[in-house]
Amino acid sequence: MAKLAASSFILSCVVLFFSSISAVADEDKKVYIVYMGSLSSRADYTPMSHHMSILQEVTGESSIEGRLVRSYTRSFNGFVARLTESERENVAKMEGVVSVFPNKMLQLQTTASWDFMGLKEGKGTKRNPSMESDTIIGVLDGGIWPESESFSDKGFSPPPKKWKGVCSGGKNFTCNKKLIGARDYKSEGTRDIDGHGTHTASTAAGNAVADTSFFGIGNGTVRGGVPAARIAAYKVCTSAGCPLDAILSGFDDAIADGVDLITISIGGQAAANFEKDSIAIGAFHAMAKGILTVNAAGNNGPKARTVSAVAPWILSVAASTTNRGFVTKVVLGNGTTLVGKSVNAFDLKGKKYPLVYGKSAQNSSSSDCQKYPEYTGLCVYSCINKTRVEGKILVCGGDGGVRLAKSAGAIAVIFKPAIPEVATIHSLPASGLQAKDFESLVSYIESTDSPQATVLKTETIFNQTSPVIASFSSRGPNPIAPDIVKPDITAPGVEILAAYSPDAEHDTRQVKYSVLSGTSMACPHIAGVAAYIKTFYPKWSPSMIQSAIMTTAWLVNATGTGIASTEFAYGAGHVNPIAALNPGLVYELDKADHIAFLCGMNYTSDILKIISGESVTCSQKNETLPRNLNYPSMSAKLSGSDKNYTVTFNRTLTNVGTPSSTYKSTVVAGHGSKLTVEVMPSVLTFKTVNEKQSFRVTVTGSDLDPELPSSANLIWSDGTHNVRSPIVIYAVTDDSSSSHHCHHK
Ligand SMILES: *[C@@H]1O[C@H](CO)[C@@H](O)[C@H](O)[C@H]1NC(C)=O
Ligand SMILES: *[C@@H]1O[C@H](CO)[C@@H](O)[C@H](O)[C@H]1NC(C)=O
Ligand SMILES: *[C@@H]1O[C@H](CO)[C@@H](O)[C@H](O)[C@H]1NC(C)=O
Ligand SMILES: *[C@@H]1O[C@H](CO)[C@@H](O)[C@H](O)[C@H]1NC(C)=O
Ligand SMILES: *[C@@H]1O[C@H](CO)[C@@H](O)[C@H](O)[C@H]1NC(C)=O
Ligand SMILES: *[C@@H]1O[C@H](CO)[C@@H](O)[C@H](O)[C@H]1NC(C)=O
Ligand SMILES: *[C@@H]1O[C@H](CO)[C@@H](O)[C@H](O)[C@H]1NC(C)=O
Ligand SMILES: *[C@@H]1O[C@H](CO)[C@@H](O)[C@H](O)[C@H]1NC(C)=O
Ligand SMILES: *[C@@H]1O[C@H](CO)[C@@H](O)[C@H](O)[C@H]1NC(C)=O
Ligand SMILES: *[C@@H]1O[C@H](CO)[C@@H](O)[C@H](O)[C@H]1NC(C)=O
Ligand SMILES: CC(=O)N[C@H]1CO[C@H](CO)[C@@H](O)[C@@H]1O
Repeated sequence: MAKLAASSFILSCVVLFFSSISAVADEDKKVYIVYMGSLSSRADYTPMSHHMSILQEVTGESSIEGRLVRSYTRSFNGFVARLTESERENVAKMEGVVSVFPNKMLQLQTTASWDFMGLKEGKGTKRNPSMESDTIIGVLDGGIWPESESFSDKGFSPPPKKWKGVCSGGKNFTCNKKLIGARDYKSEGTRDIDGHGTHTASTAAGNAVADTSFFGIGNGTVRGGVPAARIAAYKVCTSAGCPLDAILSGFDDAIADGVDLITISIGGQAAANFEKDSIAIGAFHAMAKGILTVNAAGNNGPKARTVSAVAPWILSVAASTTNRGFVTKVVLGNGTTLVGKSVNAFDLKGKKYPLVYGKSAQNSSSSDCQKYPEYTGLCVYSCINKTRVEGKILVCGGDGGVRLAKSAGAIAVIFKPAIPEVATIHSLPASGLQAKDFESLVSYIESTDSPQATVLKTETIFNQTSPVIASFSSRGPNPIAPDIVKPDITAPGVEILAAYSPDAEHDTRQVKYSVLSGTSMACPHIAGVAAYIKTFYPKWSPSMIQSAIMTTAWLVNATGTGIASTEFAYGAGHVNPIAALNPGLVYELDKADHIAFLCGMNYTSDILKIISGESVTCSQKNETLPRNLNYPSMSAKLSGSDKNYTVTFNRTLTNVGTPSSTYKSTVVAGHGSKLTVEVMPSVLTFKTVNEKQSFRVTVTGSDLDPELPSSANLIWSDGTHNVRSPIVIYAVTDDSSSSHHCHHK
């Protein structure tokens, strides 16, 4: 399962334009975000004065006092300003302006993630209740807790007629009109004893449950993306893992049972070739039956080529933060406060306790400690002398010490986590500090005779920079199909509160709702959005839904270095559920297109049969290049030996918006060395709905940086819809970083 397990590296990826400004607008003015794409590299360019001159021009005022709220000048170009409606229209037409959109008021409410994504609870959100009630989400996971209020069937009608599944969840497992189906594949019953499956199912389609929290933390109304939809739980994982055979059985059943959509927060350590990837195979069949599969990208980031959900017929989801974050302060004896991370509901009532650093609590009879001196500060088991830790706050240089602290009788633990940006739950008061703060804690301990501190209860903040792509979120490029960008999209996957299994072993506390992080948590958010779209467009194919989600995503700018901070971290960007309802145009794909793609990848007919389940003969003459698959993003991996290169992409758009419409193409630069993008034709005119129009994109450039892909965005706009596709060109890079994981070649 792809719940976050302690691992890895540090990276910071900061977003674009979703900031937390909540300035009050003048009566006739509103706060807008004016996005201007990437910064000009011209030496004489000063973004701030450019922003001011734009404002002066549109307002006709020489003093723009009170108008400019802030400028984005460091990582990308844009600004935030108070504008009237007509000023907004004029600013949108100005040269250099990519888009103008209203700022959002962030709500101090839980399930912060759906609010954050703009899918608000209640009247504000358009719903299609009867279709939503007919929508069935198949959750392939570790089971479900059927008694959770998130799955209560109060107010539900009987299951939709199309439902052909069963409730065979084992002993003491009852389905209802909300949780309509249950199966398991290891004769253990479908009850979730781990919490993961309950969490993901409730995020996708759980009921709205008021007054929910983790001991007061994150309190508010918890809900899924489509609270009126039905859930069918397929328990394909046990405590030992998720066997491929069980996964395939889950697909096999779910498709036949009549689910509308599959969410599967499961993945391997590395991507496997399609024919060995049971999720890819199961999902191929689902796709052929009109069922979209949404899959977690994996938690092996931020290294390149760690993404495990790689097939183009799967929607692959990265994880990012929301505006809501949990912080846990540490107050030192000298009065200094350090802001750490954790989900800490324990209350030390401000009392200070002696601090003991793992290094100075050594157990003299431990040979490991002497052998591995680097362990001593990390609080490795045998290195710790319990007598010196009891009743104190243990300070550890790594994650491992946290469990140990409890058994060694510590009051609390302060540690340096491998992933410092994610708050996790522990069985005693705990706070994880960033490296810099950890160092200052250690220096305080070393410079003081009787160092003391206390760990406060967790506070919730609603103003953190977001979305930031989580460091653990797996990155592309795609190791199997190098010309298909994966992951496809990012969604909230950090510090998500959702339903839980009371039997799961956090510690001795039993909880019905808990906070988890991982691409596992991001995946059901996208499944919820996909189901939401399907309630309005029940006939849309998986590729249409996928395209709608991808082409309407918020642009994300990731800071940081190399591949980990590019489209290979977040795909098309951050999901925008409301915009996804009205994409204007979509890139459509069907089974034949996917088969042509596989032929283009030179799969043999034997392998094609494994994947597609039918005999396929690829025509010798079939010249379908993988990159000509009609995918909502465009990418090509080049050898890197050509200084100058030219790459073409063939695409076809289907009009799902206004019958008579004209779309113009624009191209906005992204990362890396410059791409010159030519679009032929550059204007597409549609006369009817469902009409298709083809175009060809020719990308030329030179000097690809092997460390950093070159990217751009192609935007088709009719003035209302902006249909955006990332274009990513990259060179062969060193594969060695992940080769020890790769079993696929
Ligand atoms: C059924 O499971 C629930 C939840 O674990 C438990 O509370 C209840 O006692 C069980 N009932 C029986 C008859 O085993
Ligand atoms: C959560 O609890 C805090 C403290 O009791 C309260 O101020 C806040 O209004 C609550 N938030 C919600 C959304 O219920
Ligand atoms: C543990 O610490 C106590 C108190 O400082 C000390 O007396 C004892 O010798 C230590 N034991 C070991 C095994 O290090
Ligand atoms: C020291 O380590 C040994 C070996 O792991 C262990 O048996 C002993 O209990 C420890 N002593 C203390 C005081 O923690
Ligand atoms: C407390 O100690 C830390 C670490 O030595 C130091 O950085 C900080 O300035 C001190 N705070 C005060 C108020 O003296
Ligand atoms: C975020 O909000 C908290 C209190 O809600 C405040 O203390 C903090 O300064 C704010 N941070 C920023 C960056 O605005
Ligand atoms: C498939 O084989 C052809 C002919 O050998 C070759 O030109 C092409 O590059 C191969 N395609 C891929 C994706 O390996
Ligand atoms: C060849 O490619 C086209 C798409 O360009 C596809 O429609 C056709 O089915 C492919 N033929 C074979 C035999 O795979
Ligand atoms: C590459 O392109 C540049 C400008 O587009 C041109 O000046 C140069 O001669 C080209 N180099 C090669 C090797 O074709
Ligand atoms: C791509 O489009 C061009 C121009 O429309 C066309 O000539 C070419 O045959 C297309 N290629 C493929 C593989 O479909
Ligand atoms: C598209 C975009 O705005 N890219 C920027 C993201 O941030 C990096 C690092 O600050 C810039 O170099 C990019 O230009």
